[in-house]
Amino acid sequence: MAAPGVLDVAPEVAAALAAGRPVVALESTIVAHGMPWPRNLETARMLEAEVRAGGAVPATIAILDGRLRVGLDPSALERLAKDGTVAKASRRDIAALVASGGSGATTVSATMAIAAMAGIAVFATGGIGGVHRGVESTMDVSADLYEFARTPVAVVCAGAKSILDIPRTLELLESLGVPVIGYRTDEFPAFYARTSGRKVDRRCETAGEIAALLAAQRRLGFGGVLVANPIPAEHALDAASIEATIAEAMLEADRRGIRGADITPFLLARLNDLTKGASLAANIALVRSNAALAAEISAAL
Ligand code: PSU
Ligand code: MN
Repeated sequence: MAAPGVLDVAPEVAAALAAGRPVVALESTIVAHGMPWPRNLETARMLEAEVRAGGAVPATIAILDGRLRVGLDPSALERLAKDGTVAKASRRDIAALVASGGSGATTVSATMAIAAMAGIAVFATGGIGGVHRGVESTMDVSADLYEFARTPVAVVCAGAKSILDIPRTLELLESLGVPVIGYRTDEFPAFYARTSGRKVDRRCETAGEIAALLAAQRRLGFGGVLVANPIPAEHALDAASIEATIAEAMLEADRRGIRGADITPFLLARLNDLTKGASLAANIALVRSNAALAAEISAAL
């Protein structure tokens, strides 16, 4: 196990890993910065329960008081959900938090990095970061994409929101050598909607097929795999209407000068207000479905 001395793996997670039983990593930025209190804590607990129902052990990842924590007890989870001051931490923030004894909610990139240190191969989340619209002027490309190139973890997500530039996100994933798998779909899903008009690189029908691809990727010493699982149809939002709402929220972010790491949390909160909670309900439904699929992949691995 890498990172001795800074990595704290919860006993239940360590026991499962040692016995080769399925484990699914979960991120904490979605808890601290992706959803409002108290739905964030309810969702975090529900996701852990969903992973357990699928026969795997959940390992929610965060950085607390300078320690890389893999598997959180209920009080640590509550602290992350309640404490509005915990930093959003991507890969580049990990060392500074370790050095200073600080705390951070981990994004997809940081969660993948820490999961890999602990020996966890499968991770479930809602949406990944990507190439932002307007990248020509901002250069805003999430560290998540580069993490896939270097870290052999499968991330189950519902695609990317249209706050991102989906075609450019897919182009960069191709350049970085990242397999983009569609679970029972030919199209890359757009988070709230099941389709984006863009093709995935490969379609898989079963968790077993995905596990086989991930195992091959790991044998080859390659990086991560993106597994795109469309939002369950009964929870999908109308594509045109959510698109218009996203455009409105993005204009507002622009007017208020919000950029960089603050943009995704701002847009998620505004969308929740503008849709009167419908975007949050969809978000919760899709992460739940991703947690269930991740448990299945982990069991098949
Ligand atoms: N997309 C969501 N909810 C989230 C995020 C993305 O629907 O909470 C979070 C994830 O943690 C992701 C991060 O890794 O935002 C990407 O942030 P940035 O674009 O600043 O890299
Ligand atoms: Mn960014």
